[in-house]
Amino acid sequence: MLQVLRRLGGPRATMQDWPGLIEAYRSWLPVSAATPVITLREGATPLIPAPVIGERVGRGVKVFLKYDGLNPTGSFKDRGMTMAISKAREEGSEAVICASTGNTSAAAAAYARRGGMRAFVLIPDGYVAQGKLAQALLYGAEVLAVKGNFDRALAIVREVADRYPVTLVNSVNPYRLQGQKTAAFEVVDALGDAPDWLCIPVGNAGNISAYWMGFQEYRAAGHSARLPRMMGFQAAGAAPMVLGHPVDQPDTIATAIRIGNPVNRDNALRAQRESQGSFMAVTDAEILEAYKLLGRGEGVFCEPASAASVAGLLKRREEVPAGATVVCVLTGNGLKDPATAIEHNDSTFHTGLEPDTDIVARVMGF
Ligand code: AN7
Repeated sequence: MLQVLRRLGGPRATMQDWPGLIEAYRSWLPVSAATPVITLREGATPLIPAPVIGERVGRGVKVFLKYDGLNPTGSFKDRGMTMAISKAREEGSEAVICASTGNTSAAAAAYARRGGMRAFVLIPDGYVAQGKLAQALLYGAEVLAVKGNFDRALAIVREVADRYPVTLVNSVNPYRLQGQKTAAFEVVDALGDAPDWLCIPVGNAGNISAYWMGFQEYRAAGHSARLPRMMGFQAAGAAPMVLGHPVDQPDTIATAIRIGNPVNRDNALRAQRESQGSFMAVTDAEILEAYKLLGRGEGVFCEPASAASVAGLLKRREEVPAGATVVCVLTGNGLKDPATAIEHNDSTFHTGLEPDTDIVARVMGF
């Protein structure tokens, strides 16, 4: 990222000068001088070494975490939303709409308000993690909770956007994937080449499609020598890409990827085919194991859906070539979903202690 920045800002530029991903990758994106750039300085997220997970995989495999939970609203959705909202503004739109399992709604709300637009968000009633709902409300979205799952909500917002003057900012909006592809650029910029494997959670299948686009474009321009295998992981109760057909009643603890009918199915299948990648399901138990390992083992707090990438890598560890480089995408911040962390952890939590030094010391085991 610093190289990118210094190309733009000269040799003295520091990360403090990071302008957001549209300015950083302007020549790769469908923007012009007429595009009002609506940014919260998203992107430039860290690629964190994960030695404990690497050890579990074994055979000298190097594992990195692309921690996109450090974006301004806490998920990778900011990458797509800075583009979608800037283009909506350019086109004179005054309102945007999306369906969301939570993160898209938070990002849409933040960027739309920053761009002076109304944000309507439809969420599946009762299935959005608390932090995400808090964000959408605080950023000033108009939140509509519908009695139905994400897929139903998406069908409704598509019809609403067809009939009324509101811009759809789900990942059927092509600008979303354009913004999201910059994460692949950053991975290559950080590693000096593409990884051997890219492990990624899959819900509506937009992000895996965007990464593949980014890796291909960067290689075509000579920025990398190779392409990764795209390894997509879905929750077992919401695994249409694995089963090969939509799932009517998707169900998983990873509510972000509780999606039964992915709109980017065809793009994701192409990514899989062209990269010799694959889709696989991981159970909620495997997701929670990976989630806890990331926290306790690596000091990295992601949301459950994001941990599917690591759960998948661990499940397929024997297939990773010795010495390979693997990037697991951590799509969202753990703080999005505090309830799951409080319910599922292996820590000790002593409550109701008298405020007494000896008592505290005894509980500590001294
Ligand atoms: C943390 O916010 O679909 O396969 O409405 O929040 O590109 O859909 C979120 C998806 C992975 C899956 N990890 O990405 C929404 C929504 C997290 C997510 C995904 C989502 P896609």
